Amino acid sequence: MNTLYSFRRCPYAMRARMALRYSAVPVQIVEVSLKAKPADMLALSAKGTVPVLNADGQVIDESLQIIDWALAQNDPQDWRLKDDPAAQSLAAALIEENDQVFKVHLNHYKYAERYPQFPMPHYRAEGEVFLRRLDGLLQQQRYLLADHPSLADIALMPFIRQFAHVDRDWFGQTPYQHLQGWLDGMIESALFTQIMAKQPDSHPYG
Ligand SMILES: N[C@@H](CCC(=O)N[C@@H](CS)C(=O)NCC(=O)O)C(=O)O
Repeated sequence: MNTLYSFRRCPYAMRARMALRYSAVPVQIVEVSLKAKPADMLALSAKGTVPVLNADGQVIDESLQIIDWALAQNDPQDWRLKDDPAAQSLAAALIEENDQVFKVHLNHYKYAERYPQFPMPHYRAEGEVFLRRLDGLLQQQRYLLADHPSLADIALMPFIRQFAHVDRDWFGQTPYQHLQGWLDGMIESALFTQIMAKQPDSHPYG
């Protein structure tokens, strides 16, 4: 049995849930409270971040590794771009920039009042550099690295969505129309809709 400890609104957990659902591996999703993490999750992974996958005893507690594991089980639409090493390198570089650089700008922008060294538009402009780059890629093809989704689209989308949702009016008036279309399509996709559906509350009295 596979279990994923997850938090619905966590972007790292979102990308793991998308990859697991796409791979069609059966997984029980356990929605955790980040303020009261379950003891069985902490016993598997002491660092206390979600997502954590328990794949039949193998514990994976990094979202990118969970994606790799899922795609190794089943990758029907070639999210790994397995015959295109150049695209694979670009995917790795985009994910690295997202996780190490853009994510920092996103946090500063979203919580600008906590970082009074600079006014909010400064942080937004720092993040915008990445948006511009992605829009450039999407001018060439429908998804970031091909005409079909790849793991780069899945890994980045929850973070771009968060950035866009800090101020939807601002995002809507930017010149990044390809990125806007890409994000709308990803948000409206069956895959994303399914992984964001609220699970029925498990009720202690059955
Ligand atoms: N590098 C980790 C990051 C995961 C992460 O930071 N998750 C956040 C929630 S979005 C978390 O669990 N934070 C711990 C907490 O809030 O207590 C991954 O990719 O899985």
